[in-house]
Amino acid sequence: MSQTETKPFTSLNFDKLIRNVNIASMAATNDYGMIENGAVGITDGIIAYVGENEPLHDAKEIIDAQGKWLLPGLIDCHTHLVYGGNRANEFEMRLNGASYEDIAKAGGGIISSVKATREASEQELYEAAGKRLETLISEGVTTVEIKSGYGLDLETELKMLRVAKKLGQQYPVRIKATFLGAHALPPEYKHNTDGYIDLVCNEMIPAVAQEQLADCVDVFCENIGFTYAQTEKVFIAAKKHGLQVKLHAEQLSDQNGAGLVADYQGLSADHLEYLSQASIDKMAKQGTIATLLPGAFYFLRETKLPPIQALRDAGVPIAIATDHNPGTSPCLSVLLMMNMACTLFKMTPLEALQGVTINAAKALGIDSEIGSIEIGKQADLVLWDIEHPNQLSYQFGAKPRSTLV
Ligand code: DI6
Ligand code: FE
Repeated sequence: MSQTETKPFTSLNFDKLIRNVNIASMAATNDYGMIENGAVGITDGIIAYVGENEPLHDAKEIIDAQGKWLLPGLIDCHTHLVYGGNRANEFEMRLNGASYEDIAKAGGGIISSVKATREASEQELYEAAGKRLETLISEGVTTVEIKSGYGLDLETELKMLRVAKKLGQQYPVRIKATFLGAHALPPEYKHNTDGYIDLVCNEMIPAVAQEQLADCVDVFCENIGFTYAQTEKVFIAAKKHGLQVKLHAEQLSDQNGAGLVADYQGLSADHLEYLSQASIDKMAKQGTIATLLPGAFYFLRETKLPPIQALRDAGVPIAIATDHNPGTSPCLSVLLMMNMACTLFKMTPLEALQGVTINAAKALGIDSEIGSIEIGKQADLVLWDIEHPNQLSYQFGAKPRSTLV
């Protein structure tokens, strides 16, 4: 019998029924939420049944999963997927001994990506980002967060966010857009950081909110980025315009940024190599998600690990993401991030999978809709040709076959 067959309507029917399937629902806290030899019924794109393999249920379309594993669609909750050009030349310069200063003097760094993004058309940015998105989708990713932040002027920041919106309309993937105008200081505001923060707060955020181009606002809070006080100004403006907040926090130093996210009921604090216990306690109290980015840690050859055990002890949920960006994490593999979360950060395979499913959904504020296989959630589902879910973080450089169902 073919994998997919059309059968007449009967009672208890669904639009789609996936049968003979092993399910890792990710609906539990301390295990995979497994149902072996089960079935999932879908009606109008929503999960209507999760349980034993019952031949009684029928459907317009029946998929015989033949014992494969069904998992929630993977979620990449932190990317800078839209940008012009790339920075491979910097990578080569650095490995030939150039310093960051040499690279900056040669016009490299974030500002070189800003220049290329400003010069690129919306269509060129869309086509380049579309290819990157196809790579993520090929690994079972069904939701991607995309930040602006390579425009650093109103016109280009809006251009980037319009590209993100169009990607969500044209590809089989859910896009959550984040405004990151406070990513770096543009050349035209050199020595006038507060002036730029005023532009972000008083012109960019209102325009982004008006056009409904982003759900959330992010800032690069760092000694080479924006200060705690400047970050707070941006958070106040975001909240004033009904937008949520998250933060690039404690990547290179402790700026108490993660605590600020918690103070503003933010969704997540991201990077966190230099995260303090005081901020962890605030995050635990507020339910702020810790998003770890092993790709940037690896690519920059960082040595200070995020405080994983302290996060576990405090019960702070941990998400994992690629942080895809041209400068510090030019990676397009959520599966590799899962392996790095285990090999570099000593997270368990279960934690790594939670990090790119239910906890990543929490980091985007949409865990009521996706992130686990539960009745009432969106049927973002992927079938994997694996023997066990732990295989997804165990392998690296491999690409187990997956099918969007
Ligand atoms: N942290 C990072 O590692 C990236 N942005 C940020 O806030 C760097 C982005 C780039 O180098 O293009
Ligand atoms: Fe980032």
